[in-house]
Amino acid sequence: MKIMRNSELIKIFSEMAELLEMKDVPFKPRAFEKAAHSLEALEEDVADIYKREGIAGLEKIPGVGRGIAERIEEYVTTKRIRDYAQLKKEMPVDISGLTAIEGVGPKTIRLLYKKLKIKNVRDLEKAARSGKLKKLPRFGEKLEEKILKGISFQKIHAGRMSLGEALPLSRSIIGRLKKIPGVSAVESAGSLRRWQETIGDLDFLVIASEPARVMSAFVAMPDVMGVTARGETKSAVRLRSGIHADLRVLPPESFGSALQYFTGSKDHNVALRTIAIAKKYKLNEYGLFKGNRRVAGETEEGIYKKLGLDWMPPELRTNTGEIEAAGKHRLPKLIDYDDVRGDCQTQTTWTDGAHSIEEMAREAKRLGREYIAITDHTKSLAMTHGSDEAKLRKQMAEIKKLNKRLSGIRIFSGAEVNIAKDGALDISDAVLAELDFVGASIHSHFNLSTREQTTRLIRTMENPHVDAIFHPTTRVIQKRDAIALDLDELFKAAARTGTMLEVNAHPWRLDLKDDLVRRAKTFDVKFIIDTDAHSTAELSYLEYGIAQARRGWCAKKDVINTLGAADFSALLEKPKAKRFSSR
Ligand code: DGT
Ligand code: CA
Ligand code: CA
Ligand code: ZN
Repeated sequence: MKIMRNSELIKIFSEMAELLEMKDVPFKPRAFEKAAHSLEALEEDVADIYKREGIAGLEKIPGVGRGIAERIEEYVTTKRIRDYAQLKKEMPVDISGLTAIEGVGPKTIRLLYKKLKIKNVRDLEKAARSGKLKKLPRFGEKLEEKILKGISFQKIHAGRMSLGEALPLSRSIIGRLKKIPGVSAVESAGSLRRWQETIGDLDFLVIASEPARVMSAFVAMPDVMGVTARGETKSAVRLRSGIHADLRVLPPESFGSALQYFTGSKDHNVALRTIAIAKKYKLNEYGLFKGNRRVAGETEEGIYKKLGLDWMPPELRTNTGEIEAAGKHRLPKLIDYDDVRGDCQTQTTWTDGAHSIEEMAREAKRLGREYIAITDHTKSLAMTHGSDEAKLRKQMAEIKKLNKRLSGIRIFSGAEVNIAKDGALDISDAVLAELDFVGASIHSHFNLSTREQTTRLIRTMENPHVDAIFHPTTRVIQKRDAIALDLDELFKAAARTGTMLEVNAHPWRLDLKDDLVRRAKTFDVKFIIDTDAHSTAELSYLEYGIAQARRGWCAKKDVINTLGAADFSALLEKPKAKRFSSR
């Protein structure tokens, strides 16, 4: 469970970072951002730490200095932070709502408030529609259009929660439900069980000897804002985060069929029911029936088996060929959640990350990884203080020292090299050749034509030192569309040059996404799955990327960082074009 008080402080500190950024205050925004990041990773309530050890205890939290500790103390003891209240008074705007719109950052928010008194997305839309935005300094027609597009993008996706928020929430609710006496099984079904990238609502299924007890406990959870339905075996609630959750209590003999039914997808279920009917069965959430006799229902396996199908992982249930494959006993053997052994994209305090190389490496080790590549940004991404050649060499020396000192984790030197408009890189080939692992990625010029964008990435892939393209389509879920690309041509070039494509596991990105992974695979493209972590907490994101690869029908052999550290390193020693040819 994300601890309540911590999550309130995370929000306050991130907002303070943005508010101070708007006022051009130097250094301080970074300190608040860092504090917010480290509270995210904290597993204990700050109030408990404060009660036990006072302000000195707070200062022991990584990323929390004296100033931040004092503000935490103030919040714990008075429920408010005075300088936050003051900042909000000067700038009473909905920061998280506005920054969620693509193209709107802290500086823009300040300008919008100063010039047009814009406080929220609704004000912003009105101003854009009436043509007031384009008259502002540095704005113009194009930015106004971009903002309107961003707002409509938001509306289309409104009401759905990112998997990255929904999964921890679901897990904490499952933990709570399991503790209720008489409960013997709890599962999360629906889109969450299929690891879909956004979630409409949560669906819980429970076996319990006393359903009434489960109902009262469910509607009384501290996260519950409102109860929309309450019955003997079924309830629905609205949670604080805005998402709805359904819960059903089932008898054991129907648990498998309910799990199957409520996992979906709807398209998968419709196809399955057609098969059932053809075989003279009736299939619903209570079981598989021949006449009035239940022939299966206790387990999912039982249902699929009676229909002549192999059981299939929920990630595959989209009715895009999995049912046919299951009927021919030709389902792919998917990569497992514990198959990935190293994380190949991480950022540190050397650029825009919140933690040092050593902190990141230690956390990666704690999570069971065998290796981690440090891939800080490069110089043309100026706002991250990106590395130039000299800084990269200095970092390589530091990594060498750390590798001698640390055991049980190997650190590879690397970079996330920024790709210019024409596909060129901002680091010399000589230095790229010295790095263990080089990723390259696009962070600008998102609006080029398909032709230009495809040529741009292929030129980058032709560089013999570029091992992988990071977040290849640069989409941001619910925020920014993928760039225009001739994907087939891109995938062909990736396979030909031996350039790996990343499945970025960050729940904002998930890039390449499931269906593109599946298509790339037909061209024999090889993948790596990375977290793109900018803090130790984000190193745990790997599972989201693995889920995406599974939804793209990937086997272990398709994903190169399933190799151990020695094999991975040996592979990188080979010339790119020869790495995968014998496979
Ligand atoms: P969501 O909540 O929008 O992210 O997506 P789901 O897939 O979780 O959808 P939800 O919560 O409406 O329903 C859960 C599952 O129940 C769904 O995946 C399939 C099943 N289901 C719901 N409605 C129908 C239906 O009308 N027909 C069939 N065959 N299955 C349904
Ligand atoms: Ca659902
Ligand atoms: Ca539902
Ligand atoms: Zn990055």
